[in-house]
Amino acid sequence: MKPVCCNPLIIRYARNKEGNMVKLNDKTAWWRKARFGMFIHWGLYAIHGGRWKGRTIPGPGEWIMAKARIPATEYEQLAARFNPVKFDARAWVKLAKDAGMKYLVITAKHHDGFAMFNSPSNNYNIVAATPWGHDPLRELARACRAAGIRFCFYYSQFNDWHDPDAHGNTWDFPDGTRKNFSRYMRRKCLPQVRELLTQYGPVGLIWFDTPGSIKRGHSLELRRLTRRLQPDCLINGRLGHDLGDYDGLADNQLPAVPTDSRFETAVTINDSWGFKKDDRNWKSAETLITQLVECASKGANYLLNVGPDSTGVIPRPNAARLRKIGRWLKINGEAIYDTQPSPFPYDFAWGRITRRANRLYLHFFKWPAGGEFTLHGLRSRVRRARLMAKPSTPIPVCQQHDRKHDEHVVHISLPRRKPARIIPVVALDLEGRPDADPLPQEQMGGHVMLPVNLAVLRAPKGVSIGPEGTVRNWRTSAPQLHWTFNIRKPGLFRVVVETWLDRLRAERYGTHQVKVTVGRETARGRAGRADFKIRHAGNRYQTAQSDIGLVNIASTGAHTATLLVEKYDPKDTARFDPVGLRLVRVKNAKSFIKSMKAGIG
Ligand code: JFZ
Repeated sequence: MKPVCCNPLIIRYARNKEGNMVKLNDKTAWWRKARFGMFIHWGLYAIHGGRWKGRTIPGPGEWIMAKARIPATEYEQLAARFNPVKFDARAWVKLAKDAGMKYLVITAKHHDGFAMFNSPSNNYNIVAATPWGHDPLRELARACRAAGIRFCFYYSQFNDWHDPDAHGNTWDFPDGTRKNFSRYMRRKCLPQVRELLTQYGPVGLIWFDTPGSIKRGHSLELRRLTRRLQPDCLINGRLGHDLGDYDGLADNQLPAVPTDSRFETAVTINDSWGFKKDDRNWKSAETLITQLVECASKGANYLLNVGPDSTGVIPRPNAARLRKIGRWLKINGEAIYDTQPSPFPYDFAWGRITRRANRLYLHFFKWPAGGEFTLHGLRSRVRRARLMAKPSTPIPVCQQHDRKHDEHVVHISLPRRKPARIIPVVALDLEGRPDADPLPQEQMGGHVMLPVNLAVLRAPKGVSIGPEGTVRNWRTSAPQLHWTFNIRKPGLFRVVVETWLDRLRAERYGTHQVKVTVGRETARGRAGRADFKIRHAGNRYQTAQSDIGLVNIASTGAHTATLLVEKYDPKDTARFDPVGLRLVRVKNAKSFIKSMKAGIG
């Protein structure tokens, strides 16, 4: 690699063999290439599997001690029953490998305070306190090394329901004034992190969780200790105080906009991290692959969780899905690992794009009708197209540039029938770097996607567009969003407002009276809760679509759209949270209007 920018005071950049800019000595490089990891939540809570004294306890399985307010002395007794005789480190690692995962993050200590490793500093641990007496982390570290998977661990630094000086346990230790967090740091947290960083060889990253109200000094101590013992070990953002090496979103929240590639989303397959008997809300393998693609197209890593049971087995519904993902990655992995986000700053109705050097990967969530596909706004020349699943069959490509309107279009004649059951991928080889028109274009099917991150926000102080691509603190009718976009020819468009929703808190949202203006045309309607169609087996965070009417766009070229709330629903206790606007061309405008009139008449 040859440095191309070498101000020695700043960071040095170079182009790697694929021609992408990389930071030299960037220790996050392996992790950004990895894109896909295994999260494992395993602890004493697996014995209960979410049930306590005959009742199913709401919330994730690993929270049972807090949710059921189980006294520490009672919870402790679980250790004597923990005997996961079926545990097989190599089988777990093989599953991760078969799934195409490149790193593995296991709960070394969760909020319950029980160490799942040999911890000489504290005997509330799996080796000292269980009849089983093994150190699963030692076996996993070894199996990971043999399989070429980076071994990493999770550590709950702030919550510890077993320690009277740590945060979280208010049922045994209600008197906050008697707590001394520094004492817990010295006695338990720092010694254990030291053990984790010295007993298992190289550690890829530490996944601290969660910062809560930890003091900056305490986060710094953990950071310094980690750097001193293993300088290359990465630290996630939940260490607190912006001291991590990369960021994440809330659990299960996928980025809606391209990130700077230092992002990770941790996701559950059902709704629990730890094993929970009664949670059968499994996402399908296709949903999980869609999420992996979504993350990669935004430059983020996907950390997918499994919750082994108390016998040491990763439940079948988890394993089966992982193997399906692995089969998809065997064919399409090149379109995920070591890729960059899409060069287009908006999503497509048909799917997502990832890229590597001069190649684009088109991931089809929906197969184009009759196989006829068009992509608008790609300025680079396409040399060839091929299906990842059938690389030897050439696919006809035709490219045009309309000089008058400076419009670029690529036509690709794909197989008429969808060639794979789950997300077929088409690779496009370009001449040179991908160059996409940054202005949203009308794409195939007449869709113009206008995500909030491309909007200009006019709003009072405190309202902002978050890095995840949603609007923060929109709680009045004052804010407005403005977009500029391009359309190919005049026509009638349906106006769809897309709002973000947290499935687990859906009842807090309101239904607002909104208005969208394009030129002199206006569409008015209701957006929000009234349109929530919650898919339970889907992600926790979903988008709702509200069709609010029609606008007639009378000329080709650039236009501006404005979204505002005319009447803010006072019953909303969350916030109005648009993620974007979508305009969809009405194909047969005349008969459409006729049928509308008939409907009204
Ligand atoms: C935390 C833990 O409490 C949980 O048990 C699990 O380990 C998970 C991976 O992390 O839960 C969180 C932390 C942060 C958010 C949500 C759940 N968040 O930012 O929305």
